[in-house]
Amino acid sequence: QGYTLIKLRIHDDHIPAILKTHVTSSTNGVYLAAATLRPETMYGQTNCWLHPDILYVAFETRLHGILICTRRAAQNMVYQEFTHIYGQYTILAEFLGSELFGLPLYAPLSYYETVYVLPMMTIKEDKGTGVVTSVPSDSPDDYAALMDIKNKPNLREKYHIKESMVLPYDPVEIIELEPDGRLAAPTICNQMKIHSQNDRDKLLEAKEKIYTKSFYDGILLVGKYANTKVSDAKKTCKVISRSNDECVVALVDQ
Ligand code: ZZB
Repeated sequence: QGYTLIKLRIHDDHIPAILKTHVTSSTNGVYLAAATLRPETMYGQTNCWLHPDILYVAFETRLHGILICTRRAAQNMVYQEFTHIYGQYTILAEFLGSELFGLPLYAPLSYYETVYVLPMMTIKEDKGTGVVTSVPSDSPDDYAALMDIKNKPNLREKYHIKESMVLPYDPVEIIELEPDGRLAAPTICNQMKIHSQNDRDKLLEAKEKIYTKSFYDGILLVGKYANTKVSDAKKTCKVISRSNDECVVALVDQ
C-alpha cells in the first residue's frame, strides 16, 4: 500500500527567512510534503498538521521545488530520484513543527483557498512524511484534533494560533456514506463520544470502521469523479495527481 505525496505550497510572502536565500526565480516553490492514503479526499482539506516537537528538514528536489518533511522521509525520496544526484541531498534548513505553525498554505484541490499549519499531538515520526493533511469530514483523527483546537483557546494560545486560522474551517461534504450521511467522521466521533485527539483506542476503532465502509460503500460527491464509488475513483486518482504537478506528485512507497 503506497502513500501519495501531496504538496502544500507555503505562500511566497511567508517562506521562512532562512529558506529565502535558497529560493531563486528557478525554484518552484516551498512545500510541506504530506503523505496520504486517501488522495480522493483532497477536496475536503481544511488545514495541515505538524507535531510541535518533531524535527523537519527542507531539501531541494529536481522537479518539485523545496520540500519539507521528516529526515527519514527525505532520505526515502532521495532514493526515488527526487534529487539531481541519486541518493544525495543537502539539508537547507531544519525546523521544529512548532516553528512552522500558522503558516498559510495552498492545498491542492481543497475547497478552501488558504489553509494553515496547526498542531497535532498524535503524529508519528516514523510514518509517512510526518506531515499530515487534514480531512475532518472523513478522518476521525483529523476531526477530533480540529475540534480540540477550535474548542480550546489555551491550546491556540500556547502555539500562537489565531482564531481566524481555525474557526472558519468546517468539515466539507465530499463522500456520501449511507446511513451515516455526508460527514462520516463527525458522525462516528459523536456516536462513539470521542472527546479529544487523545481518545486513542476509540479513534483507532472509528478509523477502521470508516476505512472499509468508505472504500466499499462511499460515493464521491465532488470533483472529476463525482458520482462514482470511492473504490473505482481510487484506481484513477493517482493519475490525476500526477498530471496536477503544480501541487501533487506521484507515489511515495514506504
Ligand atoms: C488524508 C486522509 C483522509 C487520511 C481521510 C485518512 C482519512 P494509517 O491507516 O494508520 O496508515 N497520517 C499520515 N502520516 C501520519 C503520521 N506520521 N502520523 C499520524 N497520521 C498520519 O493512516 C494513514 C493516514 O493517517 C493518512 O491518510 C494520513 O491521513 C494520516 F479521510 O490522509 B490520511 C479513515 C481515515 N480517513
